[in-house]
Amino acid sequence: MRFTIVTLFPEFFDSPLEAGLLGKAIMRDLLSVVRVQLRDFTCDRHRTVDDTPFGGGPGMVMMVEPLVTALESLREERPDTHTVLLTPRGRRFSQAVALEWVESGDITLICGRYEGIDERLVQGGFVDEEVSLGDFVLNGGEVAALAMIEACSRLLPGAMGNEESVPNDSFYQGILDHPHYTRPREFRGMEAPPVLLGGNHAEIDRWRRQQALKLTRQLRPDLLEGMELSPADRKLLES
Ligand code: 6GU
Repeated sequence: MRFTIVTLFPEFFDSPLEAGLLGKAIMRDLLSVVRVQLRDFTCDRHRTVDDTPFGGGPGMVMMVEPLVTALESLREERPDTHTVLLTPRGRRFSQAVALEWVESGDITLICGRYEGIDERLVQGGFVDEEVSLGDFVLNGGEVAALAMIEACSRLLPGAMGNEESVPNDSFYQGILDHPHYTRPREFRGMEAPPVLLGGNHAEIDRWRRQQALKLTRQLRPDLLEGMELSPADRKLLES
């Protein structure tokens, strides 16, 4: 899978792209992340990427021209890349979006900065979609880009230490992960559930599925609302 990040701060990504499993996925060529400095696509001596807003008001607006020049240059190399503008007003990122992107295989992420971006970037059809990390405002898209890249990297075959852990991840099947326990068996009067120590794997699977469903109902009932539970799951939740 390949990501191209268009940003004013390519160095922001230096250490996160080297660390941990994400760094390993890149080293093993399962994932490539190319950073593009937006200023390289300016034509003036000062490498200007922003200007004051028409109509007045505080802050600066990112100019459309350097962005379009960058995107058109990237499109020449990769005509099929899926181009995403990172902005708090976009479609909410989720595990489902991560799966879509992994499937598509080639994603360009544009990191907005400053107070906003000239609307003509979207109006002119230069981006395929707008995506947000959630309902809060960041200084720019860089932190969001990193979160999204990491979420996608976990879904790449061979990128995780333990492949089986991914299908159990929270949200993978639309519900939360089951609770986990390890040594000690008893901690300050709290026992680990005996079923986990009994060695009956069918029983353990059933218990985990039940706990995952119960936790989801308790902590994130909204996730269950749009879901068609199997008769077996419904029975587990009721018991
Ligand atoms: Cl993608 N960008 C910015 N600037 N703020 C955000 C965001 C993105 N997602 C949530 N807040």
